[in-house]
Amino acid sequence: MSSEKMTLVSATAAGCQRGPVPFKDVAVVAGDAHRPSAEGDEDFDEAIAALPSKPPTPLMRRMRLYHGGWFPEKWLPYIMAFQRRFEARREEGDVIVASLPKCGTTWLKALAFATAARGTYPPPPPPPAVDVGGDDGGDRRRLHPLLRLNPHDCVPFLESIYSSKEDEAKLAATPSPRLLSTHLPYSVLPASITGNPNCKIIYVCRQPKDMLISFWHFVNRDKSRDVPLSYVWESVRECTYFGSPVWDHIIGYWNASKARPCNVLVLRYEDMKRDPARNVERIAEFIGQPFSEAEREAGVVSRIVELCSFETMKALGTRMAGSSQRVVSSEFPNDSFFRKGAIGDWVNHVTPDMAESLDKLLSERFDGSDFTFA
Ligand code: PAP
Repeated sequence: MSSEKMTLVSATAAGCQRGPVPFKDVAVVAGDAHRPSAEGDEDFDEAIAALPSKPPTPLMRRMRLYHGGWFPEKWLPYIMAFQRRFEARREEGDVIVASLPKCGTTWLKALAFATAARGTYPPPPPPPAVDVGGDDGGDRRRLHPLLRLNPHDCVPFLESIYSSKEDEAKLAATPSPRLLSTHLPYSVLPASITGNPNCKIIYVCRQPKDMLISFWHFVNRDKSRDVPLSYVWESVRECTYFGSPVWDHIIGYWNASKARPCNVLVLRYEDMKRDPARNVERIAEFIGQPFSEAEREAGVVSRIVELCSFETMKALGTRMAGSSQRVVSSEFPNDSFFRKGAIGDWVNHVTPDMAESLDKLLSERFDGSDFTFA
């Protein structure tokens, strides 16, 4: 364990300012209050080396079978650390955005942050000022956080946090309510989340065909890679998309939402596209901050929708393209999270046979569940 001691600057000290605050804005300085736990340096290598593995492919590096799902080997130490060390706040609870990759995570992070933080950061009137340039730190700080930060900077991935001691200290220092996120399946989440009546999970899912096309474009943004679509398409059948099989991921959260409706809310990307305002209302109600009639009349809901719209976010992401996001141990440019934002783009990329075979597999796997896509 590092002997360095951490505490928080007063402006963002836990308990001094009400959250959510953008995770990136939380700062730690030397002190003794928020040091990572004594378990901070476990070595998971031995446990990981003992897990069954799949050799690297053009799509994925080596994967390991863990809790019934294939995870990238590189991510496992951080996933294990998250499972072992994360403590959801018992009384205040935490709000966790959960998803499979490429299902609308970035968008949901923006909507949840803008909704939960609207007291401290009122959404700006449209059109939101997408020009985030300029050197005046004071003025920039007065901007709504989503006008100067990627949604991933506001709502961090828990898996990523455990790849950095500094981020782990920031997590402890973040004021409640904390807004956090994960791509992990429900079954792998620590009991301090799933067994905590004060923790809320907002899950977003998406038609798998669009999810896969989105992922394919995402991996091939790196011009040194040219991953054939077939590898991405087959990852669903081979259960290597991310962790547990895609159907188990969705059904896991779906069943939890039925068993614990006050704690788990399932949203669908397509439904959010068709009626974003209704979904913003659902988020607000679910986290215990429903909109008042006065807020509705003042246009707060529509301002949040506008601020987080694909067009606004893409323009902002393009402005921030020079800086990057760390997702676990990899860096991605800020604009890589905003591509097309459409429903049904898969028709432009796959043959009818590919679509039919995936549909058939999924309908078999979802058989017996009452879950339906939007
Ligand atoms: P992540 O898992 O890496 O965080 P995620 O945000 O879940 O990615 O998914 C990215 C998809 O959401 C992209 O879809 P596409 O490739 O089909 O275009 C991205 O464009 C889309 N997306 C991002 N922001 C928004 C938004 N504000 N509204 C609608 N779609 C969005």
